[in-house]
Amino acid sequence: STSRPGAHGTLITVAPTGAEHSKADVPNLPVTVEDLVRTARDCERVGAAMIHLHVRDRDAKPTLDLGLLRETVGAVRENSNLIVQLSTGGAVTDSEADRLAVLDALPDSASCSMGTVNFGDDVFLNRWEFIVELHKRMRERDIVPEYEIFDLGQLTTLRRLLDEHGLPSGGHVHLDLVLGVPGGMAGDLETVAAALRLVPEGATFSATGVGRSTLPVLLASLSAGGHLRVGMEDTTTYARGEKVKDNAQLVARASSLSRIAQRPPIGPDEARVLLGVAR
Ligand code: KMH
Ligand code: ZN
Repeated sequence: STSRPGAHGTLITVAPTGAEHSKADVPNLPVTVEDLVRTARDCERVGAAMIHLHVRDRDAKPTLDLGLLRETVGAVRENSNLIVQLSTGGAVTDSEADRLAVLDALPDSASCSMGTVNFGDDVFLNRWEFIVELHKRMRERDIVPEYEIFDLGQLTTLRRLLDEHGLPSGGHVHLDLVLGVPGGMAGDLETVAAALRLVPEGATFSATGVGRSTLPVLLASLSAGGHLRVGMEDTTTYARGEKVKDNAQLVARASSLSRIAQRPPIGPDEARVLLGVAR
């Protein structure tokens, strides 16, 4: 099992943008293809191995425009060695059809959310049939899923998915615990520990805590032998009263803490082997 502390280095994923923050509220949020390329380079330099991408249109609004997704995947691949993961979560307003079409941009990896959850004042809808469709289409296209877990019951859904529909492309299961979403599981040590009991045998996991749960979740995941996701999608405050400067600042902090924990960051090529990404 990969959940033993010290068993391996740390895979650091950066989620630089998301679909929730507005450019007006967070002026340094990377939103253009150029911004994302620079972010990828800067974050790779300080220890990221994978990038979880959402894209924005000319007005910095979240979009699932396929042309822009393809352009972004191409540009990030050309300018960095990071594993490129596209979000199929999109924004809470995106249709199932548009979210499935994201896979036509052929990223190395894509997120696959494992259930419906209240998301602040909104609902992030993920019906069972939709989850199955995402899982199957990713396998057909050789895209490695990252199963996104917002609540404990979604780990039960993941186990059902693997039982009924088999392993994903690459044969390895990797999931990401997203804690601290208002409406999802709480971002604390006890909840990370509860989630660990439900992680499928042989799977690897990362964890991220939204907002002020960032550091408690990061430290809990490192202690548990887990991997890390950080970035401005999840956190825009670096410390009390101090805004995040850029995504690389969050990656650099995660790298330092990983090194201190004797779980140094792994590079993109090592991460490809870990996750079963072919490229
Ligand atoms: N933007 C959220 C509604 C994902 O990227 O797969 C969903 C989300 C999950 O961010
Ligand atoms: Zn996302």
